[in-house]
Amino acid sequence: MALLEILEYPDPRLRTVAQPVTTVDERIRNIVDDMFETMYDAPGIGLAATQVNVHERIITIDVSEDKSEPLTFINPEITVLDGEEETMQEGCLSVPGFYEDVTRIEHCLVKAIGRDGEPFEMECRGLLAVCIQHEVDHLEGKLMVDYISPLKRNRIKDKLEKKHKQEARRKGKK
Ligand code: QAP
Ligand code: CO
Repeated sequence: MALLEILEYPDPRLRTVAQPVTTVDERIRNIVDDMFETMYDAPGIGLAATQVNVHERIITIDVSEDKSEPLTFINPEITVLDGEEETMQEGCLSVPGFYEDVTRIEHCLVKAIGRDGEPFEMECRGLLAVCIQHEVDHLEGKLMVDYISPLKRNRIKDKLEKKHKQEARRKGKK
């Protein structure tokens, strides 16, 4: 297992549309395991393969309090999206340090393939429903910051670019 590097906004690679997985084999299971390790280490509740520069349709989620409910979604499809609108403060491992209000639908039905290669369907509500929509967005190259005002988005972009320059300078000095 390995910790993977998480791409940060405004990295253009986060805009890549991910390709469907054709077979759930050892290679895919390895990516899934590394994604869980990276997500739990962060710590985060959801991660899309796009965020670790793997452009295949894979999502890991665990919204439990004690990291006891790992969920793997391969080739996820949201088949039903209904229910009330809900505004939640969302974070994103690719937009570290920023939390913004995003309005989404709080109930959905998701079809996907599990880590075991078996197709399944899951009904999702609340935080899980919001998280799955956030992660499926990543697979389409879409980010949480796309839902906020251009002014806020630019402010976040400037701050993260500054941080990345500082990190690059620090690395160069070592
Ligand atoms: C997506 O996000 C999500 O800024 C998952 O410094 C989040 O796990 C969907 C994280 C909230 C719905 C609601 C963010 C960790 C983790 C940060 C995450 C940070 C450290 C974000
Ligand atoms: Co995210």
